[in-house]
Amino acid sequence: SLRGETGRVFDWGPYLVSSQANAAPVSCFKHVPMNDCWDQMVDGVLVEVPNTDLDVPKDVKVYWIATVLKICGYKVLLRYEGFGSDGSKDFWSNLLSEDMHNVGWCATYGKMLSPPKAIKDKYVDWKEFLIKRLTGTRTIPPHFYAKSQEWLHEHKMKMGMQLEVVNKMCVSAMRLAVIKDIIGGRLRLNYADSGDEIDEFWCHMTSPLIHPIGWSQIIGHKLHASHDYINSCLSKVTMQKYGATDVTPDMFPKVKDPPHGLAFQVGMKLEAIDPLNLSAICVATVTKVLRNNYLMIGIDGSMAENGSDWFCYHATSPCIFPVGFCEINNLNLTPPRGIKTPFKWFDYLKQTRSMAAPVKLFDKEIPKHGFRVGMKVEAVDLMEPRLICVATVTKVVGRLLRIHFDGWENNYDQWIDCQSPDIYPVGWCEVMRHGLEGPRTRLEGAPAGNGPVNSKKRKG
Ligand code: MLZ
Repeated sequence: SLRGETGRVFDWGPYLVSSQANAAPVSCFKHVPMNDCWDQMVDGVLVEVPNTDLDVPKDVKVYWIATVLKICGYKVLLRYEGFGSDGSKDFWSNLLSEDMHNVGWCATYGKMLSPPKAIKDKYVDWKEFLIKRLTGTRTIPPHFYAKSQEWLHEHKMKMGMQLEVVNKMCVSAMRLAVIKDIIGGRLRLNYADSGDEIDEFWCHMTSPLIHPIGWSQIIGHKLHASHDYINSCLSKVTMQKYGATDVTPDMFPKVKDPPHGLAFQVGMKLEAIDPLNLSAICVATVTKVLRNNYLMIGIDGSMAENGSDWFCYHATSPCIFPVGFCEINNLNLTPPRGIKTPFKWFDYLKQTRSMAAPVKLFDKEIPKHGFRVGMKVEAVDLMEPRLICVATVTKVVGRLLRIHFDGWENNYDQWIDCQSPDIYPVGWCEVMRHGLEGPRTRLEGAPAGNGPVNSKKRKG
């Protein structure tokens, strides 16, 4: 259902108008349907849509041509042809709805094309009007809706399959989980061997938090699983004999190679997005080097004695930065707890007798992403990842985006990479029939969370 936690259905149309905001274009999101043909979607494109302004019996469907006045993600503001500059009947729709067709569709499929009753008498010869009006205009590709549906099934992960996922209660370890549902590429997972109670987690199919069967043992990552599972992996991984319900390495995007083949070493200092509080970039340490260029990172000053809050980042992760990154980009660096401010890296390295991870170890690629400050998106609240919320890009730092949840305090903000699969274009939830949390309004309280990892600082 499209309802959010509060039971309400959020409507982007009026909100976009009143906030006068832009939406990030669909072409910014590589993990959503139709992103590759979005360049063709420009203001002025014509479409055939149901004509709702006619007195016809309910079961008769009549269509009319409309102009796209404004594109906000998948959402479009439309005006029926013939209204000229009269905007009184403008309406919002979704380009990926089943009712959205290219011009010519009615003719091809023998559907009735008839003008709205408000303007019926404006022209005597509608045919002539349309011919004049349509020459030289653009429309959407044919079978647009069907193509977007096909795209949605083009993945190898299926319901019932098993994979390894970060343990949300202890982020330094992985656990086994089963895919219970897939919505638009988002997985609803149930942790396996969690007794009777259902222990759920949500993430995208391409999330760095999930891995194929056997991954933890290949990499040398901590794993909370039964002996049976651990033993079964060994033969699977070594013989490359996976079961039909196993999520396998070929189902994941390729991981990059680190630059120069150089490697991080235990004890090196760096700056990292705090996995338990995504609004903060913190002073951090490489606590362990795993195989295949994976690292365990600890946040200085708040590390648990037993390492239970160490977190695995790949050496090429866009969420780790060299010492000095925040200063250069004029961002707040969260110093280790207990350090008297102002924090100075130079002094801290001396005090802790440690070395900054060399700049050349970090991946410096900045993709051309197209995100700009002020753009609206639909973003996963990664502390409660079943929720997708109305949000705004409030900072762009190279490839890094700061996502603010509309109506919430800034300590709910999240730093995320521009290629993160946890942000979606405006209108995505509507297409996928996924709930969407509207901006928080002053009066409502919020239900308690059960995050990926308990949110450390944002409780509110
Ligand atoms: N119980 C949570 C709900 C937060 C949801 C916010 N999403 C942007 C809290 O109040 O912390």
